This record gives sequence, C-alpha cells and structure tokens, in this order.
Amino acid sequence: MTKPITYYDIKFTTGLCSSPNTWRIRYALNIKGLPYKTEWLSFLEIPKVLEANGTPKTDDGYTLPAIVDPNTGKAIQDSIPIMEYLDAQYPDTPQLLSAETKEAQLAFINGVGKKVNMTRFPFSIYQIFLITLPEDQGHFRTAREKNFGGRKLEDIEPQGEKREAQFEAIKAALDAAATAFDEHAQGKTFYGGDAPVFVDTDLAGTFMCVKNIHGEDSELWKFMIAQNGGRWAKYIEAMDKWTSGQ
Ligand SMILES: N[C@@H](CCC(=O)N[C@@H](CS)C(=O)NCC(=O)O)C(=O)O
Repeated sequence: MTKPITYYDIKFTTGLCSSPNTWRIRYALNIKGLPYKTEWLSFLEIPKVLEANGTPKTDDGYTLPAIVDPNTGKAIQDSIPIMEYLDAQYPDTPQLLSAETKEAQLAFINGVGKKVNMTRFPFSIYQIFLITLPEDQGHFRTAREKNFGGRKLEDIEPQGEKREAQFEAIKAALDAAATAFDEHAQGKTFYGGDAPVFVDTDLAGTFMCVKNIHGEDSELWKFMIAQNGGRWAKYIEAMDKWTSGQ
C-alpha cells in the first residue's frame, strides 16, 4: 500500500493554500488520488525544514512546493520536477505532464498561464502580506519589495487609470487562455480534454489563489470569473472535486 506523501505548503493566517506553485502540486496529488498529508510551513521554516530533510537546493534556494515520498525516500522541490516524478513513479495514475504533451504545456504555462497570474499579482501582493504570519512579515516585505523595484507593498495595487488598464490586462490574458483552450481542448472542459493535465492545475491554481486571498465577494474574483461568458466559473466548479486538502 502506498504510504502518504508529505506535501509542504505555505502557512498563512487564513489556513488556505494561497500560492499558485503549491496549488499545482495540491491539485496533482488530488487528481492522482495519491495519499498525502500537508505540512504547513512558515516562510522562515522553509529553508530549515527542506535542508534538514535532504531536499536538493535549486538556483532559487529553498522554495515550496516540495514533497517527501516515504515510499522511495525521495525529497524534491520545484513544481515541474515534482510533477514529472509523480507521473513516473505512479504510472497507473492520471499522467499530467507526459513527454508528448510537455512542450505544448510548458509553452502555455510560461506564456499565457504566467500572464494570467502576473496580471492579477499587483492586486494581490499587499493582500498576501496581510495574511502572512507575523514572524514572516519582515522576510516577505524585504523579498517582495525588492522584486517590485523597491516600491512599498502598500503602493503596488494600481489606482485610477492604471487600475482600469490592469483589469484590461487581466482580461486580455484570460482571452488568450480561452483561445488556447478552444484550440487545444476543442469544446471540452479541461485543457487536457475530458480530464485535467498540468496546465489545468496551473490556471485553476491562479484562480484559487484569488479566491483564497481576496474572497468571493472581491472585485478581482468577480471580474475574473465573469470573463469569457462565465466559462471560468464553470471551469473552477469542474476542478472543485480536486481542491480539498488532506
Ligand atoms: N519554480 C518554483 C517556484 C516556487 C516559488 O517561488 N515558491 C515561492 C512561493 S510562491 C516560495 O516558496 N518562496 C519562498 C520565499 O519567498 O521565501 C516552482 O514552481 O515550484
């Protein structure tokens, strides 16, 4: 019997998964039906725990998602290698990033998928700060303000005309996602057709971050799920059975 995989996710005061990268693996484990248990880590705990359990470092140091599989002793971080490991190690589960689909899927993820995530991000960054654990706030502020060219987190959410333009940019990104889905899935629900693949964990993960960070009554969530004739509301509903945690 498969022993539960340890899956590391980032701990926020809400207790909800709020990182698009960790959402990819949370969805993947649920879609594959693999037993797992979530270990929630503060930002400050991530390097300590990953170093202690022997997870190899990447160029970005230690980040989440990460897993430890007690069935093989493997400790891995970074969503794409984790996804490939789970496909290879558990071949009888749905294959989410097969060799034949990898190039097309990564093109979506690094293009349209990234655009959807990054266009909503200026609205989210300060809201994420507000739900980081008190002990993480210094680290989070320093690291993220550096990413935003030294701007204060409080000043990043666009206002006035810039706000309208940012909503337009989200709309354009979702239009591009709708076109890519139509071309690829030809009327089926998921990018993968009748069943989800890696792209679906990525795009739905961005939506779930908005839902968990901003809430269903927020302007941003309502705007995003209303685009493209409401197809994304139906899409998130279809992904819903794989959102619950273990
Ligand atoms: N390429 C990585 C990126 C992971 C990543 O950047 N994770 C962020 C959270 S979204 C993180 O753990 N950051 C740690 C920190 O900021 O200290 C992946 O896809 O897994």
